[in-house]
This record gives sequence, structure tokens and C-alpha cells, in this order.
Amino acid sequence: MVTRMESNSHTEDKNIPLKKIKQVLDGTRFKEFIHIEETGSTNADLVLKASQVSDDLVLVADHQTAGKGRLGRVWESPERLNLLCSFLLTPKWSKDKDLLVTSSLALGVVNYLSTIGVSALVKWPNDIVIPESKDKKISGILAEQVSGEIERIVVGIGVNVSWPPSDDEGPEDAISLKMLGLPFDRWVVLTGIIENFEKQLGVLEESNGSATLRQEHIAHSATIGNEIKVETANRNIFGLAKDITEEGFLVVSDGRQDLQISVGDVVNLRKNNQD
Ligand code: BT5
Repeated sequence: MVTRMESNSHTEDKNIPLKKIKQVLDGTRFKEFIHIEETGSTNADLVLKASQVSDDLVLVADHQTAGKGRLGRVWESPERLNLLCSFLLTPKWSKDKDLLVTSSLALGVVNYLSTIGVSALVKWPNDIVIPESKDKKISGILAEQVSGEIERIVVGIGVNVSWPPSDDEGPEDAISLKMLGLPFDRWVVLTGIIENFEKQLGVLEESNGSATLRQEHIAHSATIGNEIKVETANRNIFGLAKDITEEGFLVVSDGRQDLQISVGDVVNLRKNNQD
């Protein structure tokens, strides 16, 4: 089903390939696609909606006035140029796999990008970066748990598609498909990501899904093998990024012991096989 969300929705927008989106959704758990012209944050909208609807769904906004990153940070994007999308999910997996929703979406995006010739990696925990462009960030992911009678998860993704509109304005440390020479339409990117995310959620649901995702994450990691700094809430940890656990934790060896980190920001200090 394809619907409008609020009165300012532009679902009638002729540029949105609703037929194609519906076709793609038909093969997935997502029962509904909602498009909205402007909102604060698509994640915040779905967190509110989680108690009102039981279906899993996809929400896309043309513009966010308060796009959220992790830990109170901001996700920036000009109107209509990039993909701003959130998914509402009902976990069919055990709670210990919840953290893996972020890596499932990240790997889905990396797999999709490879189909259009873009080699991308996952910078733990939630960034998609382009190694050939000094690890500039093309996409970020934010997952939020919504407690209630039935647990729900909202996972949002921003993908830089056609940013910047002209050659001279560009986001610092960010890169887009357009900057990589790929003039893509955000709706094409959306359908590709939905298909690939659904596949990864299928993997997550398998009994050995955590192990499979761990291996895939390590194989597509921009973090493992590097000397890193991890900024956590109470301290900075310096060491070698050694491993990712089946729960999605980063394992860092600080020279004395291996530490498992569930939340933090990674700064790559020295890359493996470089310098
Ligand atoms: C993220 O946070 O990367 C998660 C971003 C999730 C955004 C989506 S958009 C749809 C959905 N609705 C929302 O409200 N959010 C989600 P974090 O790891 O904290 O990174 C945030 C940092 O990335 C910022 O502090 C900037 O440095 C940088 N940044 C902001 N906008 C960017 C962009 N468009 N491209 C690359 N980097 C960006």
C-alpha cells in the first residue's frame, strides 16, 4: 500500500515511481510506503507511529528540519537531493540480535552500492564510507528501540545522492553518489536499499544469522585492523580494532587486554597496510 502521511504529503509527486516502489515492497515485510514533504525527523515520526500501527513500514521525507544523528548530533541534507528514510520493524529475532539491525542495514547498503559499481565499507558502528575517497561518509544509520507491548525498532538512514547541487558547495568529510560521478535518482537508491535490507534481515533471522552477519561485517569493515581511538561516554580508548562480536560489539586491544565496546565513535589513527 502507498499512502500519504499528512496534509503536506506530496505522494502525488509524479517523480516518485510508486509502481516500482510497490513492486519492491511486495517482496518484503514492509506493508506500506509513506512519503512526506517535510518533517522534523523521519525516525522521530516512526517512533511516535510505532504505538499506532502494527505493520512494518517505510517512511521517506524530502526534507528534515531536525534530522538526527547519534548522541544528539545532527544529520544535514538539503531538500529533495538525498535519501532520508526510516524503517519501522517488528523484530522476529531474539533481543540479543537487536544491535545487528544497524549492521544489517549497513551491509544491505554496501551490497546495493556494489551493484552500481561503488566500493563502500562500514565504519563501525553506523557509517558507510568510501575508501577510495579517504573514507568520506556517504551514509549514516540511526537505530532506536521503541518499547511497548510489542517491541519495535526504528532504523533510519541518510544517503547522500545528489548533494551538492553545484560543484563548489560540498559537505566537509562527506561524499555523495553525484560526487563519485554517479547521477542517480534517490528513488532508485531507495528501491535498491529496500531489496538489499530485506535480504540482510532474512539473514539476521536465520539461526546462525549473527555469525553470518559478523563475518560479512568484518569482510566489509573500514575499522578492523586499524589503530584507532574510540570515544566512549566516559573515556577514550586507544588500541587495535581486532574483531566484531556476534552481538555487534567492537573488540579493541589496548595492549593489555581486549575490550568490548557497544557504543562509541571511532577515529582511525593508522590504517592497516598503510603508512
Ligand atoms: C549518523 O549519526 O550518521 C546517523 C544519521 C542518520 C540519519 C537518518 S536520515 C533519516 C533518519 N531520520 C533521522 O532523523 N535520522 C535518520 P552520527 O554517526 O552521529 O553522525 C552524525 C555526524 O555525521 C554529524 O555530526 C556530521 O559530522 C556528519 N554528517 C551530518 N550530515 C551528514 C551527511 N549528510 N553526510 C555525511 N556526514 C554527515
